[in-house]
Amino acid sequence: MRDVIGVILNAKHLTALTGAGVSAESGIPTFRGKDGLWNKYKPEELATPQAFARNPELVWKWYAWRMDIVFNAKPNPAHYGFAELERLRILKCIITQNVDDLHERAGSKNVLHLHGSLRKIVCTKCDYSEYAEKPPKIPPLPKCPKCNSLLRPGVVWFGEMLPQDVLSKAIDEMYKSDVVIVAGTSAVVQPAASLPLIVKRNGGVIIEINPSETALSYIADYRIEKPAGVAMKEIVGEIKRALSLETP
Ligand code: BV8
Ligand code: ZN
Repeated sequence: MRDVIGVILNAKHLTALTGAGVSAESGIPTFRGKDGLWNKYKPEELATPQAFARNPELVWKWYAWRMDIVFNAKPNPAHYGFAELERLRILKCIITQNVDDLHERAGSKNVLHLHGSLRKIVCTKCDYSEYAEKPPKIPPLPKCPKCNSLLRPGVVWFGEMLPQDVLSKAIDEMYKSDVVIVAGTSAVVQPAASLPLIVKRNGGVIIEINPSETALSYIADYRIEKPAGVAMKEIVGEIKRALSLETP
């Protein structure tokens, strides 16, 4: 852990790529774990435009259920740890695959959502979009107040392009990073999982926080095999000691 602290303190541009694992300690099921969201269904059954076209009510019910879990969940020490590193001006940007807003609710300001957000509901036809305070009641299927077309969750489904502006900002951040913390992701979903390779190719350092092995473990310079909440609490504590700030 000591050399990880040194790497983080000496980083010129530190960023983080996070996945469902950082929200696991908030009680939000991950995708591919034993309690995974996909266990009952397979991704292609639900998180795809085809599934939505075929059975919008089933897909909307699944998202309304997930929105309920996420909107009632609380950020955990992993989210607070990243927010604290940003407040200490050590962490420059969080690139998240997650569609929950727990990083923001923990105080993180600079967050890029590669796969969209459950807080967004958008129109399938026009540019209308709204902020979801609470999950919609399904049925009835939610309709656009501007053009009366079907509304959909503001997330990126499999087979859909990532929002170009967000993806190019994320790639930019990776080119600027000399250190990237990859936390709570199985690094299976592309193109998100390939982003840390940019840092590696530029001679940067990858710190992986994950209790298990992932598709990126083989190129991680450091692996902290602990839950992100535990690891981030330790890291922030060590950083503050090193900066000889009093841990409140
Ligand atoms: C695209 C939003 C171009 C929706 C999501 C074959 C090969 C390569 C790629 C492909 C392929 N076939 C298809 C593709 C492309 C596909 C893809 O990558 N498929 C994968 C499954 C192989 N990608 C796409 O379709 C992307 N678009 O490529 O566009 C294009 C266009 C047209 C045609 C082709 C290509 C779009 C991908 C976006 C999909 N949307 N989410 C929703 O949420 O409903 S992805 C979804 O998975 C979430 O965003 C999630 O974040 C993401 C990744 O999962 P993880 O976050 O890693 O979560 P997971 O459960 O897997 O892992 C949790 C980890 O946490 C584990 O490692 C566990 O050990 C760890 N953990 C557990 N507890 C803790 C912990 N860690 C720390 N602390 C803990 N306490
Ligand atoms: Zn519309």
